[in-house]
Formats: sequence, structure tokens, C-alpha cells
Amino acid sequence: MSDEYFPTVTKIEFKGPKSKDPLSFKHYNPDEIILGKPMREWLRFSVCFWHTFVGGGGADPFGSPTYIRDWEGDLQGMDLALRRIDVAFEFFTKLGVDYYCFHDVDVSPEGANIDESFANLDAVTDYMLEKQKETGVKLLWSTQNLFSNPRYMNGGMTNPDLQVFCYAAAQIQKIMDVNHKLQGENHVFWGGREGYQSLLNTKIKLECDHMAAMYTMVVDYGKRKGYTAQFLLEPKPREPSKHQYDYDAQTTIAFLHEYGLKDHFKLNIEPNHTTLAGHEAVHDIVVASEYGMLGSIDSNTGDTLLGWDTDNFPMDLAQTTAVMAVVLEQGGLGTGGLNFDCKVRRESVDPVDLFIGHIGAMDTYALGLRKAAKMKEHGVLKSMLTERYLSWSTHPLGAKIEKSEATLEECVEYAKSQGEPKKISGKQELFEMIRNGYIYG
Ligand code: XUL
Ligand code: CO
Repeated sequence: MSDEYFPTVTKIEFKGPKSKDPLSFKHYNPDEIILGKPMREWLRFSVCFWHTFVGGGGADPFGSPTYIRDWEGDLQGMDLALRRIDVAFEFFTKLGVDYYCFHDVDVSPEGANIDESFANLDAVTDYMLEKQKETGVKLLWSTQNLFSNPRYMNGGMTNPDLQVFCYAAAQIQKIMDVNHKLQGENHVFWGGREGYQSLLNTKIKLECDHMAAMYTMVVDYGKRKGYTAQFLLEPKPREPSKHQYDYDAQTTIAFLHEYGLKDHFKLNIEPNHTTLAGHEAVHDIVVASEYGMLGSIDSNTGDTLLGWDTDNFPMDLAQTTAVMAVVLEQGGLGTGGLNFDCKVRRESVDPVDLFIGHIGAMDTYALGLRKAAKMKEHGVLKSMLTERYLSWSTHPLGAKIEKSEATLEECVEYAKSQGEPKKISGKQELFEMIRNGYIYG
């Protein structure tokens, strides 16, 4: 085996929109300045470890793994784990991303007991720290997997069994320590099994109380240890649970308010989770941003004909433009980023397909950024939106209502003084036409 795992791929370069080379960027030019910041800073791309280097190898409920990954050979346990780290850092470097993300169990094998699992994680993450220093690639976030091991079949933080809850606490505390060592910029909580399969055997409020209690302990431990990573909750309405408590952005924000946790958390929004919740793909990104809670994005897309979380690479320019418009409007993602929580299709078996998927998606986001920047510079859509709500700022009663200082009587008096409201067009088609002019023009 050569000492490179992707010997046919060299560093991916920006070659401009006319390039026909699939292993080149047509739109992503990392150091080009757009609206005052380099593209790489607006976009903060990250590769996820799980789908890219572990996953099920392309297995689905109807068939076995398909991917060709010769670097794995017959390796097992720690040998396989360390090999994957080498492969991953070669991939990050050749692709030219600044960040990556992982779950504890993605990068190191679980041992016979907690201590053995933690020792494995320590050893692998020590090696990851070396690779980070050698390559300059940084950790966007890490997270604890509280859903794959059978012990978590009834949930982690919301498990009816106290012993499992405490096991989850151990895993969370350990990943906090590891994340701190690797200078992770965020820490994600995704609760795939924090929900239920049947109302008959579930106490919903008690389970949510327990989950909130865990987060309160997490915040407290973080304070005591000088933990600087931003905590992020990742909403998803279902899959694998029938119902997941962090259903969508609004539900999750309400949960954080209810338990007094709002100031310690933001959200990591995944558009394919948003569509599973019955919203259009960018809905939760907009909601989270408007409430000042958009921390990071697991950028991917679903398939309109399949109802589940297919984690396709985002290749739709209208969608990436809409996402980047929100990111520009809030001045960037702060410590967050655009993490590709995506997998190549089961039929895309070649290692090089991993590059193609990421390059295609990075270019789609980069072009989306360029289009969104033009939209923002011209400001046409924004002024149309402002105009739609103008009545609220042109009459003093509007401001009074917004400050909760008005009475119902004042509203009635105003309604009577004005007579029947005029019909005012919502102009949706005009908004769409103008938006299309930027995307396809
Ligand atoms: C699952 C999902 C997770 C989280 C991290 O749908 O998105 O991979 O991003 O646990
Ligand atoms: Co995700």
C-alpha cells in the first residue's frame, strides 16, 4: 500500500467556473473576499467523520456494505481506528477544509468497560491532536453517541433506568474533556433516542425533566472546568425514535426557555431534519437565526421522493443561496460552521466519490454565497420585506403594541377610525421572480 490513501487525488485547487476538472473548485476560492470576509470564513466547511470514514459502508436495510475502502484491509480495533485517522487527515488536507466533527465511538472502539473505552478514546484523540497540529485542521465539534449501543435502546438522558442515565453522563463528561483537549469550538447534543416509541410506557414530562437536569449538570461542569465550547442542540422530529423531544427549532427553543437553559445553548440545524418535521428545508435555519439561536448547520438535503433522513450532499443552488442569505444577514456563523452531515449514495462506491460529493457541495455553497452577497448588496428583497411591514413603524400605535404597552381598547379605537382595511398584495410571485433573477441570472 502506498503511504497515500488517495494516490490519484492531489490538493483540490480553485480553477474557476469554466473548469471541466471534477477534482477542482469552480466557485469556492477560499481566500477571495466577499462582503469583507474571505469565503472560507463565511463558509467554515467541515467534514463529518461518521458518514465519511465509518458509517455502514453503504449497507441499507436490504443489502450489505458496498463501498470500496481498501485502506481498511483486515484491520480491527485500535489498528483500524488509527488507520482511519490517517485517512481522514489526508482527506481533509487534500480537500482543503478547515474543520471536522466526530462522535466518540466513530473514532475509537468501545472496550469491555467504561475505563477501557475511555483509555481507547484518550489514545486515539492524542493522535488526533498531533494530526491537528501537523495539518492545521481544527475541530468544529465533537459529540457523544448515546444511540447506537444497545444500552441506549430506551434512550440516554431520557432512559427510565437511572443506571443508563449515569452511563450517558460518563460519556458526556468524557467527550467534554476530549473536546477541550482538541480545542473543539462547539459541542453538539443530538438525541436520536431521546423520545419514545409508545405513549403507553412513557412519562414525557419526567423524561424531559431528566434531560434538562443533565444539561444543567453539563453547564455546571463546563463552568468549573473553564470549558469554552459553545453547546448546541440538534433538533430532529423522529428517526430512530417515533417521536423525538427536540422536534424542531421552535420546540427546542421552548424547551431551553422552560428549563432556564436558553443562555447556554444554541442550535445546530440540519435541513434534512427540518423537512422531516414537515417544514421547508430552510425554515429552521430562519427561525433559529431570527431568535438569535443559530449556532451551526449540518448542511445536507433530503430526497423529495423518500420520506426519511437520506443525508444527500446539498447540490441545490436555490437552497444554498437561501441558507447563505440567512448567514450573511446574521453576520456569520460565529464559532459554528457548515458541517457536511452527508453520505455518498450506496452505489457511489469509489473512494474518489467522497471527494466529488464534498467538492460539488462546497461549490454549491460557494456559489450560493456569491448570489446571496449580490442580493444583500442590492437590498431589493430586503426593502420589499421592510415595506410589507411599514404600517407598524409609520403609526405610533405599532411601536406601542410591540412594546406591550397598548390596550385592546386602543386597538379597537384605531380599527374604527380607519374603516375597512385595504387589500394589500403579498407579492409572492414578485419576490420569487426577483430571487430567481439572482440565482439563475
Ligand atoms: C442524525 C444526525 C447526527 C448528528 C450528530 O440524523 O444528524 O449525525 O448530527 O449526532
Ligand atoms: Co446531523
